[in-house]
Amino acid sequence: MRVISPLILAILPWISGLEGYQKYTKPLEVMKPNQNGVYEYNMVVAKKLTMAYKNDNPAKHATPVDYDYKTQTWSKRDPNQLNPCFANSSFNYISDPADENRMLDVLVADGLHKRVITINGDMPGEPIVVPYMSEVWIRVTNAILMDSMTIHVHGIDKHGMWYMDGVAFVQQCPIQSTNRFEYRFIADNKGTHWYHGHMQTDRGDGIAGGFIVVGNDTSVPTLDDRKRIVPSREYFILLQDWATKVGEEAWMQLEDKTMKWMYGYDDFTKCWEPTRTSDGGNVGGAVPISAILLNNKGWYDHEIVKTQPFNLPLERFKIKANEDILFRIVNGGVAQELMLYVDGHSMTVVSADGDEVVPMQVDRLIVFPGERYDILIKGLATPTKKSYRIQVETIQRYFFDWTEIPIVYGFGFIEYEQDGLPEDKTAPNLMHPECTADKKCSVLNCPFQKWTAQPNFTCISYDNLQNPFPEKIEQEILQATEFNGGFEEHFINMHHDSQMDQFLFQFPWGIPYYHQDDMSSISTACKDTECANNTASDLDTTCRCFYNLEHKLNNIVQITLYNMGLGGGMGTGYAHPFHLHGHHFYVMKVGWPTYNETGFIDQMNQDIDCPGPNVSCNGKKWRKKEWLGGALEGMNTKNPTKRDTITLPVGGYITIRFRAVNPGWWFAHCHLELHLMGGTGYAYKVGDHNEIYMPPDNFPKDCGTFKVDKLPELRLPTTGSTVIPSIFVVFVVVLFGNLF
Ligand SMILES: [Cu+2]
Repeated sequence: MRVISPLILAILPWISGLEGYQKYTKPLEVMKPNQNGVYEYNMVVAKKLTMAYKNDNPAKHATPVDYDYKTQTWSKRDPNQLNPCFANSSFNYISDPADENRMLDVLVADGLHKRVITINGDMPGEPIVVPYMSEVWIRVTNAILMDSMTIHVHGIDKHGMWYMDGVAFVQQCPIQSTNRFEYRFIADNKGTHWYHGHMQTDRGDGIAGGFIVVGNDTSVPTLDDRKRIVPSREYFILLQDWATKVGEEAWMQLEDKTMKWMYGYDDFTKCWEPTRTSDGGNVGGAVPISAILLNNKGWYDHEIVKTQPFNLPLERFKIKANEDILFRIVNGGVAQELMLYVDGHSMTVVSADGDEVVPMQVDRLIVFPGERYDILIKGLATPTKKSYRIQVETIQRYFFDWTEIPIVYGFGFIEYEQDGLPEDKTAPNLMHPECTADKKCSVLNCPFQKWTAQPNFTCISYDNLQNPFPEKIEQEILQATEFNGGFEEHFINMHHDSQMDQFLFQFPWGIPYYHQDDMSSISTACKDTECANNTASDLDTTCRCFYNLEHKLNNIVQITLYNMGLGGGMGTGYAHPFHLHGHHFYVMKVGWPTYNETGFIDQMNQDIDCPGPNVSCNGKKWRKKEWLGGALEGMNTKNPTKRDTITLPVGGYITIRFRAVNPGWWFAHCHLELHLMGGTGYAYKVGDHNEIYMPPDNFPKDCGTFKVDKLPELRLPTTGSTVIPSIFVVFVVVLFGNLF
């Protein structure tokens, strides 16, 4: 991104929304601040129909549109109520400016007509790009008919301002339908982040968009001895595993245990089955994929996607020969880790969760929901075709009965701005022909170490990424042990699709900060004794409670998350993308299970004292007692990367460290949407109550319960003799009631 001086910023016109259907993606641009230097952004959150436009003034009809991949033309349906439903009129949006304007209102999503949640009519919302340490003011209006929602800006620590972090019920009351709420904070972390809903299923139904924080220096390192270059264009990519059902229905079918009808109770041709990755871990949960979306564009017909992606209205990024382009990639999806690569181009990973890493060239990249990676692509010197595909695919491998599952694909294209190049319209070979036994392809961030089903892939674990500025890391964090004082060590078992240790996290129904003396009025306390032997595999409500941890302010915190025992083994466990709010942490160590010849998880990592997959392993610690108190062997104390979202493998563990510098009530959870809803999360409090900054006096604090233990008295606001005893009212009502 070009460095834009404040002077130029001041005269840049207001960056208009990334609206609806556009053939080419707009490069990212820094927003313009208001006259006080504040980056203000209005978000109207409302439902909208995909594959339709409404801006046909003055008629204001919603006009459904359809796309014909055979002729690559759009058509609009006749909105006149008196004409037949399916009367089409084709139009060519490229030549007719009015139609082009109408198309700007069209969200493609999976190509079907479906009601989704949008931000200012967009899904995903427009990427917000602001300078580092600038003041951001996001004003949200909830215009959804019935549901409440919140906005969480993921990746920004919001130092001291925990109440601006957006987790419904932990940090704020949900924004009710028709209500407004404003977020105001400092953009205190550089890099690629994102905003999304943090109330139940609102993220998966559409509330998501990029949030990019840029420093003065917008250069990125290259493989050439880390020589820095400034990419001439930057693009944002939001990946989504777009579900066939809205989130609430998926959740209710999970609760009802009617998941096999996930494709619809009335579709007699399809029966849904849970799915697994090639190590035997579970993946996907109860979320059948309609399409893989790349910035809101995908297609529901998987055969057409695989054979004719170039004929579909998918995302296209312009590139020039030899041009350096930075792609800022977020997986904003709900259930699937997705693998991405760019046909014919090598990728250099330069950043993870917004923090720069030592550049690493990889052939394939897997991104879990919540994670971000920046990749640098260099335009070919002599491209031989007009467009090259960006291929995104699921890595699920088996159905629950171990039969092979078809891979689901999504595509975008980089398109050369150069005349005379032929468009390659042959069906792409999706089987990774360039990866061979002699020249294996490297895949960064597999959720397992051994990928037997893809023998020509080599997995690189994310802990191989290195911090490029080790001299800037606070050494005390890396070196601390219990002997230094101010050190805390925690172990958390994150297993099944719903459990943190023996508990299923339950959101409080009021804000804990305002109820420190009466937590029982807004939450269910966790009882160790009752739940110690909880072996429930799913939504057992007996151990559903407000699970929360406390960290002393400024302590160095080491957390080992493990995924073991019941619900953490072959065929029972999920690889969980763990996200910590409020702090970024160093990746100190990743422990993997061992795998058998088939590539299946064989034995859990032996570092944790868990006997095996058939027993409950909550409350376990290091097998080697001498590792306790911060003395874990094998930690990267040299150059660990700083992250806020990383993946915990099935049968393995991750050890992270951070200094608890950010007082407040925070949240940590699995970033798979149904896992978070199922209970894979915990709240955490940093600092004593009197060390936590108070929200503004007018902060809405009154969600919770209203109980009434007697018939209310009829009272008027004036003091004195106007209180009428309610018994008298009853008497009057009874008396006069009988007369009418
Ligand atoms: Cu999970």
